[in-house]
Parts: sequence; structure tokens; C-alpha cells
Amino acid sequence: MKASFLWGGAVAAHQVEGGWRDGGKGINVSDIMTVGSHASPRKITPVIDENEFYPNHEAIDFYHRYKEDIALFKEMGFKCFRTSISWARIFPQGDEEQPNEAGLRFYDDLFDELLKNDIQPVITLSHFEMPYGLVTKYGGWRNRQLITFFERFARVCFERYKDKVKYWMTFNEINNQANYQSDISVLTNSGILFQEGEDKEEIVYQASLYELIASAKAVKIAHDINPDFMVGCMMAMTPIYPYSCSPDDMLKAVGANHKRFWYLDVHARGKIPAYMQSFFKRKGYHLDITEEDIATLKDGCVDYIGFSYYMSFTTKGDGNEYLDYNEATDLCDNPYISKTKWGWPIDAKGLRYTLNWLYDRYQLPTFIVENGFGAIDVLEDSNQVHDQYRINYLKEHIEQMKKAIEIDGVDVLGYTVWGCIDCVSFSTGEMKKRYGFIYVDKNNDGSGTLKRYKKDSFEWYKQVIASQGDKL
Ligand code: BGP
Repeated sequence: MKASFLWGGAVAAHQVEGGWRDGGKGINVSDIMTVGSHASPRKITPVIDENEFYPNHEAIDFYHRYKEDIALFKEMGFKCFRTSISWARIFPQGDEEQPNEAGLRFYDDLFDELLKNDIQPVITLSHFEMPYGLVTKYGGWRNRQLITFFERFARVCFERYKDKVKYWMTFNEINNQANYQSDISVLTNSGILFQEGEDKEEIVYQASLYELIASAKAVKIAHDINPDFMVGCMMAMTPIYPYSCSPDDMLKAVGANHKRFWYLDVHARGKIPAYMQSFFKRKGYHLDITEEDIATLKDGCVDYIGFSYYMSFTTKGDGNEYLDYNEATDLCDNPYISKTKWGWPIDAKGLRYTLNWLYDRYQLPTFIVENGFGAIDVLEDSNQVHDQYRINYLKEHIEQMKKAIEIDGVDVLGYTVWGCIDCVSFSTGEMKKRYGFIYVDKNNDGSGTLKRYKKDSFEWYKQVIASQGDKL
């Protein structure tokens, strides 16, 4: 492992910060999502409802406690810390001409604190959030004007933090919206609330194209401001395996992967792949994309591939000659792997497969910016948390990452464990789906002291970093 390897942890602003109206912050899309569970989805309430509980409003109060948390990250030996900038702290409604100084100052202070502790900030511009004003006034990313607002936001951040942040990402898991049956994925990726009877698929593809154009513009602006910046994309990299080696299953997996990974092809290669052009034509979609946009995409290719890895999926052939794929209906169980309590398949070797797949395809550095194990942890009376299951999961994944680096020669910039401190679950809004090395005393209903406790995995990860991944 290279000495410069970036070991660390990852979170996102809306899942940890709280302080939802502090420092002039506007309401963002995660603020209108209630708590849910594995069995009952989070609700989206267009108006804040006093009778509902919104877990992101306080989250784990990182906004006020980040110094204490960074001291713990430092103790573990973090080389980097991935978080995001809450767009609504900088532009409360999203369409202002001038940024909100108090919001900018918060991130100045946060980044200074990290740097003081020798921890590099790794920053996502839009991690599942955007000002809610852009939803109510413009309809979110279905509207081309969003490109201008995002450009403004990106430019302000790049200018302001040009000497503090080197590693950036534009949109978190931009490909999640391809699963447009999930209202929360579409809202958080694109700020879209569907109307009755709309063609969801066409709307999501249009929004995706606008985001890809905005991302390419941001990459260009970033490099103009500081040529040393490394700007990446961020994919939910869930490889989709064929159920068997039957040619039908193999082909179905090709089609399924296309639908998830075309985003990456655009980010990394700067053009819309032929298979998607042919799909758009067959569907008869009238997508708004100009010659100028096509040139923009070409000009704004990313410097590295950031991705999250939690699991792999599996699909079976069904005779559809277009290899169409619907994530809600076309997945099947993989008999070789188990699942977490939330139904997420556990497949450590899939990480090695993924790293090879990405590096073969793009020859760009990769960055594992999320990997982790969501579980129900128990805080014992002695204030200890024995989370050997988490250690096992991370150990197996790090082993596979090392094989990809040392045996297969994949270029990996770093590894940040998702939810290094317990935070609000994105998909369910729960606190009890915990990922952290640090336990936060906060419950699903919002009760708890917010006190932090080290879990067993805390000391374990400390030794992993100190030994550069040798002591697992
Ligand atoms: C990724 C997101 C994160 C995060 C993680 C775990 O999709 O980028 O924001 O939350 O998944 O998911 P969850 O919190 O739903 O368990």
C-alpha cells in the first residue's frame, strides 16, 4: 500500500449535521423526509408537518460537535474525511445571486479543524440534497435552469476552499435515480416530485442529462480555478451479475449494467454511449440536449472514479431482446451470498471484481468513498459496543481491496468507511441502522443524550490504518 493511501471515513452533511435552520440555512429536500423503517418507507411531506418526526433536522448534531468528533477521527489515524457541503447552507433557496456568508464560514471552520488534525477533507458538492426552494419554484432537475444554479454553487465552493480541499465529487450516487420507482431516490438525486400520470422514466433521464452537463461544467470550472484539484464522480457501484453462465443470463446482465453505469460512461468518457442513444431513440424520448451540451460533456471528464460499494445484485435472462431492465422486478437472489438484516447482499469479492471492472474500463484512479455494514448495535451497561460482525465485514472487504491493488494492479486512491460515526440512515431515516466506529446515543424517535462512545471496531480500525492494512 502506498504511504499516500487515504484511509478514512465518510458521512454526508444532511445525515450528521442537524442545525437545520442554523446560520441562515434554508430547507433542503432531506428536511421534508420523515423517519421510516425497513418495512415502511420514509414519507415525503411537501410541508413540514408538526405531527411527524424528521430525523435529519437534528441528526447527530455534528454542526455543533464536529470538534469532538474530529478529535476521535484523529485518534483513529484518519488521513481523510469525506463529507458534503449542504447546498442550502450556501444558497438557502438555491437561486440567490449571492451566497450566505454564515454557511460558508461553517465549512471554513470545519475544514480548518480537519487540516489542523492532518486530515484531508474529501468533499461532495451534492450528496442527496438540494435547497427545497429549487423544487417548489423550478421543479428540481427537470428544469434546465438548475444547471446555472449548480454552477454558481460549485464555483463559490471551489473559489472559497481552493487552498483547503483537493478532492471533490460532484453528485453522490447519481445513478440511484435510474431506479425511478423509488420516490426518495428521485427526490434526493434530482429534487423531483412526480405529478399523476407523468412518464417518470423520461423525466428522470432528462434530469440525469442536466446533472451530467452540470457536473461537466463544474469539473471545468474547478480545473480553471486550481489545476491541482482532483474532481471525481460518485457512483453507487453495485455490479449486476448474471444468475448463470447461460447466454441469456449473460446478456441480460449486460443490459442491466448499462442502465446503471451509463452515468459513469458519460462522466469518464465525455459522451453519451451508443447503447443509451439507441435506447432514447427507441423510446421516442424528446430529450433536450444541444450541440453545446455535447461539447461541454467532452470538456468536463472527471479525474477519478469515486464509488460506494455495499453489495452486488444478480439478474436472470427473460427473453427481452432489448435487454431492458427494471430494478424493482428483475433481481433475484444469489445462492452463494448472504444478506444483512436490511436485505443487502454481502459480497466482499464483489469489491475486487468492481475495482477491476472500473479500472479496466476507464484506466482512471478509483476511490472507494463508501463501504460499510449497517447493523443494530447494543450499548452495554459498561458503555461498550461489541461489533465483531462489523469488523468481520470490513476486514473481508479490505482484504479484497488489497488483492485488487497488490495482485491486479488497480490504482486506488483511498478507502473511506461509510458512517464512520453513527448517523441517520438515508434509506430508512432510522438511527438504529448503525455503521459507525463511534456509537452515538440517539434513538429512532429522536431521544438520547447524543453522547459518543467508542465501539470495539474503533481500536480495530486504528490498528488497520497504523499498519497500512496489514493488521486486519
Ligand atoms: C449510500 C448513500 C449514503 C448512505 C449509505 C448507506 O447509498 O450514499 O448516504 O446512507 O448508502 O445507506 P443507508 O443509510 O440507507 O443504510
